[in-house]
Parts: sequence; structure tokens; C-alpha cells
Amino acid sequence: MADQKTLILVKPDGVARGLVGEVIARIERKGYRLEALELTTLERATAEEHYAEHTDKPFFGELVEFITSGPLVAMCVSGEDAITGMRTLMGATNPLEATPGSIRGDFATIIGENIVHGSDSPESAARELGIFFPGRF
Ligand code: D4T
Repeated sequence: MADQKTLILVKPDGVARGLVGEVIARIERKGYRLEALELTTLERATAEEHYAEHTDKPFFGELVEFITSGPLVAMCVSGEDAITGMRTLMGATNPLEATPGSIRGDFATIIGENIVHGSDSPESAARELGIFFPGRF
């Protein structure tokens, strides 16, 4: 068990569909805390840095187009084992495999528009929080 901080995004599809409140409510009901929150539209360079591990993937271009297509909500969320816990709350990356009751299981149908992002390891969380909230965590 460890108190962890993780980067959570409500992606542009989630913001456009009015799901920001729904996502935040689920995070808070679970017992995690909001440490920082910002509505922002990403520059292309920032998006490419965030998704650097996917540079060589065939879906990289679409991924960057999508994440820069409109405002997103970036949050630092903390709590006991918050990195893994948030991944469970979000559900599988592919909404087809995401369990009903999870955010993606309840609100998404396709992998390219899956509402939320959450860091997948302590190393990713530190790197991603540094991109979105430089010098704060
Ligand atoms: P994110 O980073 O958005 O939380 O997603 P995951 O951590 O759950 O999944 P990921 O890094 O493997 O994928 C990043 C992002 O790319 C989209 N994607 C992924 C896509 O459009 N097509 C694909 O085939 C895959 C694997 C969805 C999430």
C-alpha cells in the first residue's frame, strides 16, 4: 500500500459530452482526492511529449489529432494505490473489454475515444504530472 499521485485526463470527447462532472464524482466517491485541476487545450508538441511511447504506432497521428482537438481536463489525483485504483475505475483501454460499472465500460464504445486517461505506473505518473503541472508534484 502506498499513497500515490496520478495524472488523470478527461479527454476532449469526455469534455464535449459533458462527462467532466460524472468522472470527477466517481473519483471523489471512490475516496481519492483532487490535488490539482485544469481545463486546457493541448499544443501539438505537448501532446507528442505526453504520448512519446506511442510515436512509432500506426495510431499515433490520430491520437495526437484527437487529444488536441478541443479542451481537456487534467487532474492530479491522490490516494492509496491511486495509480492502479484509477486504472480499475476507468476500465480497460478498449471500451469493448471494459467492465460495465467502469467509466469506459459505461460511457465509451471505441478505443480512439475512450473518455479518460490515467498514468500506468509511478514512473509514468511522475513524467506525466511534470508535463501537465510542471514543478508542482
Ligand atoms: P491512455 O494512455 O489514453 O490512458 O490509454 P491507456 O494507457 O489505457 O492505453 P495505451 O497507452 O495503450 O493507449 C493510449 C491511447 O491510444 C489509443 N489507442 C490505443 C488507439 O487509438 N488505438 C489502439 O490500438 C490503442 C492500443 C487509446 C488510448
